[in-house]
Amino acid sequence: MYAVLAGGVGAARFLRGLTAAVPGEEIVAVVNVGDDLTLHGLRICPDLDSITYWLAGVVHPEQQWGRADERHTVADELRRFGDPGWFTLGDRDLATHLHRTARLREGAPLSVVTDEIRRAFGVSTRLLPVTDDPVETRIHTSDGRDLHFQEYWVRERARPQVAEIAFAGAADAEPAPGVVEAILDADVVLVAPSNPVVSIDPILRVPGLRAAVHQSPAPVVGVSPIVGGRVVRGMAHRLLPAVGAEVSAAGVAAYYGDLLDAWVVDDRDRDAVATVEATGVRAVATDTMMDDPEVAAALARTCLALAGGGS
Ligand code: FO1
Repeated sequence: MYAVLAGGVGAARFLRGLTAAVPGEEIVAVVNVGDDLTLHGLRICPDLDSITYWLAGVVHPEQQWGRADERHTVADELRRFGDPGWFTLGDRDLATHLHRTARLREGAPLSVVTDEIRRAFGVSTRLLPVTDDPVETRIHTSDGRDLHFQEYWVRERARPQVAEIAFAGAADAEPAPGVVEAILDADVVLVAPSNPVVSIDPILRVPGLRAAVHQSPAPVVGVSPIVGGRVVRGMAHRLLPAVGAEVSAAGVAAYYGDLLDAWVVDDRDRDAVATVEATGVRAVATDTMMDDPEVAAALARTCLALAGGGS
């Protein structure tokens, strides 16, 4: 069984590769919920939905979030009522939020609703929100604003200088049912090439998570989200400095510290292998650019081989 700590798009592409290497039924993704927001009274879970849509093969191919063959009839009509429209919700995507919100209102926990949704999309990989409790990633900007992650990333396009990143509610959150067990029972724990600061950290900040990863007998293998000193996608290069981490493949490995047993960097960061191995973490360089599903599958196999195969 394989447990994957996962954020959004980078994790979705990695998971698509992993499902080509091992059966989806053997994979549990522990997914960040810090990006989640309520808009128009609907609960929206971008990372859970991106992974669901990717694994179901229905994700919007260019955007890599939201649905393919999408229309925005409802979003257009909402502007009539003054909706600023900076967070685009397509018609098909809205069905997911309507269903999720109705189920949550009936008292179903997010983990139960998430399992219903992924099964409805025919996804065999188990998706677990890291917690059923509210955790919200807040970006405190240098000009004194306290922004929801989506306001910072989508509305402000990650332009504001970041003073601090906070995870509101994390200290009081509990791991969702099955999360700690999945990590303790895993043959391999994988850290997807997600944003270390706003995707992986909000997972590890849930009390008990970091301890579970350390306690697990499974080797922990991560994939660098930084290639050639740059992000593949997103804004990690803007956030890593705010937490004192270097924007490099070796810098992210150092940021994860003693969590890792092994680290996979892109071929372009071959020179980082020695640096990482000097810290006692095994490292390999390979092609990590997962535009091609075959590359994603090969990357997943490399991770499993590095973990010692994992049964
Ligand atoms: N990203 C954008 O850049 N613009 C959007 O309007 C937008 C809407 C959106 C709606 C649903 C959803 O699940 C994701 C959406 N995203 C949008 C992406 C989202 O901001 C990121 O994928 C994650 O939060 C970061 O991984």
